[in-house]
Amino acid sequence: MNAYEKEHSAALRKLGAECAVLLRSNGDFPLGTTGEIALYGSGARHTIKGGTGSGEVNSRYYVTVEQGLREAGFTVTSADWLDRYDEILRQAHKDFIRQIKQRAREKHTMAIIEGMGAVMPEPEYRLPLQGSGDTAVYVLSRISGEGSDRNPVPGDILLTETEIRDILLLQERYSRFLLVLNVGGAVDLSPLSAVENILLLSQLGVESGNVLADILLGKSYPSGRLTTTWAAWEDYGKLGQFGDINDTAYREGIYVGYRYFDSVGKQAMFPFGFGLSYTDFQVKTGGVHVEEETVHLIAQVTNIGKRPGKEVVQLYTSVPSGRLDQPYQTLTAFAKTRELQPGESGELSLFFRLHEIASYHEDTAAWILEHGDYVLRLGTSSVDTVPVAILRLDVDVTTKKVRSCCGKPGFADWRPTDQPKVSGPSVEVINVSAAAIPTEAVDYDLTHPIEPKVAGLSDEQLAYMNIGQFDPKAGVMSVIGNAGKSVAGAAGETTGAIPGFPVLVMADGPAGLRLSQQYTVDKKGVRALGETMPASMVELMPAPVAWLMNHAGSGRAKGPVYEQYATAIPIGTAIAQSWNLQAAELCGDIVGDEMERFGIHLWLAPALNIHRDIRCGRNFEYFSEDPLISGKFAAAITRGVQRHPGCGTTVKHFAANNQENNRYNNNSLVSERALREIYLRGFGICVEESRPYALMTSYNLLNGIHTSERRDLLEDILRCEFGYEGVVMTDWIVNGGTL
Ligand code: BMA
Repeated sequence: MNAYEKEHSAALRKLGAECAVLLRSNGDFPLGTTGEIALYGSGARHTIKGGTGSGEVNSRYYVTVEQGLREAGFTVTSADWLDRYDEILRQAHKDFIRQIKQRAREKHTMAIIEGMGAVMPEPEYRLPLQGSGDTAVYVLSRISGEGSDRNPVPGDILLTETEIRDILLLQERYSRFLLVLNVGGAVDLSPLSAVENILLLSQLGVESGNVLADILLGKSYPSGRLTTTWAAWEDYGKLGQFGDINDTAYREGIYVGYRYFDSVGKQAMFPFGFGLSYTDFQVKTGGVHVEEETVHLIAQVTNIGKRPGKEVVQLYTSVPSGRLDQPYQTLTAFAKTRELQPGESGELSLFFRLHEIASYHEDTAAWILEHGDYVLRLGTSSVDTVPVAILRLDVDVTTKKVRSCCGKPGFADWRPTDQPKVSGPSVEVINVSAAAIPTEAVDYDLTHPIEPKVAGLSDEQLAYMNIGQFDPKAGVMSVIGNAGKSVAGAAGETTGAIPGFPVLVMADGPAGLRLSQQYTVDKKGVRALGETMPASMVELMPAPVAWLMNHAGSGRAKGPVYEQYATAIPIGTAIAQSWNLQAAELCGDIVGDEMERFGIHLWLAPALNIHRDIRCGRNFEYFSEDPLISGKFAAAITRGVQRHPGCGTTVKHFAANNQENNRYNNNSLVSERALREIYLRGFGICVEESRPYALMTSYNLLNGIHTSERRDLLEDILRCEFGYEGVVMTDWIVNGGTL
């Protein structure tokens, strides 16, 4: 391994525990010493490092849980179970591929289309659980990917009978038992109320197995918090449509995730912002100060337990309803402590500006703060807070007048029957002066002079500028994920046919750079060696094409063979679960370093679509159900990448791209308020805080028009309101406007 690989892996091993969320703990863990472990579960040996599709990273290696435990010195006493499970999985996979090819034949379509992103549900089976020792670990894994959504069936969102039976048996049979979730998104754990230790490891890239071993041994400790609500499947609000082939009505409006659960008084199994530690903390407010429109809150955090740890302090605000209905509360600011030793205290500052908690009023096309009491609550999850202050505003304030945009969905959004009770607790009341809150004006007549060298391009040159480096002679080889000519395996690059315009090379995906591992250079440029497409796609291709894909890069390399091993970082959801913006910046820095090494200019990431519904197949790439988390983490990762000269991010997929079913032509029907407050807000935060070099529009339509064709979305909002000055690209082969 190269020095940079070792350095990146070591950094990810260290930050991995920041992303893991301890959901239940009875004090039996950490173990402190190695010994016998009876290891079971689909993710023990087949640990998932990240999801499938364009986000799949061809890292040189990745450490499975079984490898991590063995390398840490544990004795795994369930090898027989693991071997027999391998056989069951192999057979189930063969049947799964055969069924896809059969369905494709019946539909007269290509198996790769039929099977794009399809996920094999976990099979049912019965194997004896006979590993010796008094400690058992069960690793439950789920994988999802681009091109298809998840389903509320056993083996996907629901647990299989086998999993429920075996996990409950292990809880009974072993004196210490830990359930580890190697999943990219929520699963319904409601049948497992008896399980006393549950760790959401998530999917942490190359070091997944080592991170778990370190946590088990107490060398590190989980300090993550959920960024999406985990509930029993039947408890999720089914207010809007999901996965519909054509129109998908976002009838739930702004009531997404905890905004829904809190507003209807539903208690989720594991709420937004929740996570335990191996220790305990006490959080006290050190006072709230308002200066102009900036609100500053001090939090004092003390470690009152017996082990080191980090706490995440979260500030929620209840906005008064009036002309507008309002959710019970929204996340307004957050901060994570450094490591606090037992007995040690730390102080955190949380800030926000009043216009950031304004609401969008469609009737007047304005962002407003209505008069009334704004209750600030401080705590360590969305349900574990205490009121700390009331901000009192005596008149309505318009913070920004905008142009109405993006059409109408054709329905009125759902709203709670009765506004949640926001009782004014007996805390300090701070009167806020309306005069201190500026009203921002927007210049919609912005013009950007076209640089002379661009103005002089011919129509044909402009056309090539649009379609990028496409080699008609290369045919099937010039496809997504392999269209790069300058860098083997890169997703694509801009044309090299226009003098004075250097080629911009782009590579996927949010869990690291997706490139070919080895290549050679011949007269036609770089030639990938070895696997050029993920095995999950090649196995669905007709035999001759599969042979071509697997051998296109092989054959004797006439010249030298070059390597470009990229590091698989944690999936987007895991990075956000750290609630640590420095950790996110470090992940961006790692990718930026590798971009410089391999000659990549634009990374096609981060992806910050909202976890609107846990069924979305690409949620693992995205950060949260909350726009503040989404925007802040996209900005942090962008800062990390763009500190590398000539390297930039491409924030995506703009916008309201929240399902995979019929992704090229699905029509998201969204109210302007929900669009602005939930689905666009994260992009606005990211643009304001980090100035990403590029942005990718989404495949879907938004209220009847493809996002790549919406001038109001791309000009009025993105350019004029957000002040975005970077490149706008479409998603790959988008059907803009023609369908
Ligand atoms: C599309 C999308 C994008 C990706 C692009 C290039 O299908 O999946 O997220 O960046 O391909 O591979």
